[in-house]
Amino acid sequence: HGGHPGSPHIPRIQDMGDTQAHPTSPGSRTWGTPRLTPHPQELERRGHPGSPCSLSAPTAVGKSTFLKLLGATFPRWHLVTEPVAQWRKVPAGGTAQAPVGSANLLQMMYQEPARWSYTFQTFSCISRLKAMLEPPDEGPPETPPPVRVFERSVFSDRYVFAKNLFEAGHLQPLEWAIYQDWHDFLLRHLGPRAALHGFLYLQARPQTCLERLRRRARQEEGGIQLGYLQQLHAQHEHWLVDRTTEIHFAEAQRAPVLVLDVDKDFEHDVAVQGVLMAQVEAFVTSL
Ligand code: DCM
Ligand code: MG
Repeated sequence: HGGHPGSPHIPRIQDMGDTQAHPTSPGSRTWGTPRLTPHPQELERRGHPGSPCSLSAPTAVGKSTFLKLLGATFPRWHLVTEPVAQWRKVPAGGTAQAPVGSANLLQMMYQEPARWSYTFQTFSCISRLKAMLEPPDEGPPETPPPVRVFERSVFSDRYVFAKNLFEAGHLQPLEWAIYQDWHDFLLRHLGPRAALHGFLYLQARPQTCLERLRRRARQEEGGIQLGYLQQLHAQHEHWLVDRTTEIHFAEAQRAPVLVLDVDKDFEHDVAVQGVLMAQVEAFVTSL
């Protein structure tokens, strides 16, 4: 197992799946730099009702920065961030109604993965589902429901993180079987409420992620080595580029993927930002 971590292929921006993003299709245009205060009619036109997407990426690629950019460029879109703060402070001790303390489950997983990976993956996936099922704020009447973009999804939880922990031996076969059993059950019963119409994949070299990880210096992640980021990179590539990961949900298996090259320092380069935002807009419009 393990794939080919760190294969030094050059990331490219490309479209995957059966729905192509057409940068020249009606309803999209070429952007130089993102306009931060677009015309109201333009805002109206952008995005389709009910086209939920998720932003998939290994850790420390720059997802949060990218989400902020999306928020500034498409102010009407509804962006749902990952509830990572909850994972770092899980109410614990006492009773469920009156907890007396808290636990940093993210830290526990990284320190003792064989002990805490299953617990972490259960809690993080359920907390994400809760956030995902939260009804979006209603806009003014007669306006179409906004485009929704989720920071990661129950699919990255299962087909990147949990799968990788199993392959690394941190989830026991029994734990992995139980995880997949309830994951199947929940998603089948939620049906369209848990469906996503497209995936945005933020692609960068693992070495770049490691540099960004060291720069953001989240205390729990101090022990993460390049090898782990190479594993996450390989899992994303198998799932979203090669499409060799078996996905047990037909819609998600078929959903189009937009691969965005974020290896360059997009945080400080307005021209790169403009290209990325135009790509996302064309893709979402095509869904
Ligand atoms: N994480 C994980 N398993 C998941 C989802 C997230 O181990 N199913 C970890 C990776 C990061 C942190 O949680 O350490 C989330 O931070 P970020 O979104 O910035 O990568
Ligand atoms: Mg983040």
